[in-house]
Amino acid sequence: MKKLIFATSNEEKMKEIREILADGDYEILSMAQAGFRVDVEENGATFEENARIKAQAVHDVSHTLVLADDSGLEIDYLNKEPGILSARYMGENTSYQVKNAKLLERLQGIPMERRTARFVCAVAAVFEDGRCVTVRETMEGYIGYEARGDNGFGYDPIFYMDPEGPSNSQLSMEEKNRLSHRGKALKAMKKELL
Ligand code: ITT
Repeated sequence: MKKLIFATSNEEKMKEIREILADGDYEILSMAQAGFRVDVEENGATFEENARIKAQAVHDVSHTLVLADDSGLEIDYLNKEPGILSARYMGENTSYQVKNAKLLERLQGIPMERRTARFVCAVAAVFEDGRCVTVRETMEGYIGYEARGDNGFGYDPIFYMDPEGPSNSQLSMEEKNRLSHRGKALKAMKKELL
């Protein structure tokens, strides 16, 4: 079985990635499993650039097939904040309970039709020969009036595909992966790997 390294240090992402890519022909290694610890400065201007920067940095030391995910939440009313700065919003070490509460506060009094948002996921692959491809997918939805649910991670408790339906944190991992930005982007990437 062929191996690929997935260049993320986000354990929650990694769980989803493993499940989404489980039916492929690849053995998926985290950076730790592959024995690499690479600190990357995500200084790109887009999700695609940052995904490529992460994958390239690990490829430069491993010379193997490396994938990376750069993702985030765009809230239209907040001019697409937090966007590519989603992980760094209010500081990297601030809990998501606090970050989510802040975003709900910033949307206080805003009606549902103006609370549109999307998760974006760019996945980059750098192949053994140095060739790079990126794909991008989104999950469209709304920022609800309150946080709900315990599954998932990050901004999932405040994101609702359907304002009347469950939040992302109320979906099982299987349901989320079927609908999500990451699920769709990795599915598109599987085709690129063939
Ligand atoms: P790596 O760079 O090591 O992969 P990271 O957490 O720093 O890990 P990103 O730079 O791509 O990853 O930041 C993505 C942030 O966007 C993530 O930390 C979450 O806050 C948010 N996010 C992305 N996908 C999400 C999802 O499926 N559900 C909830 N929040 C998500």
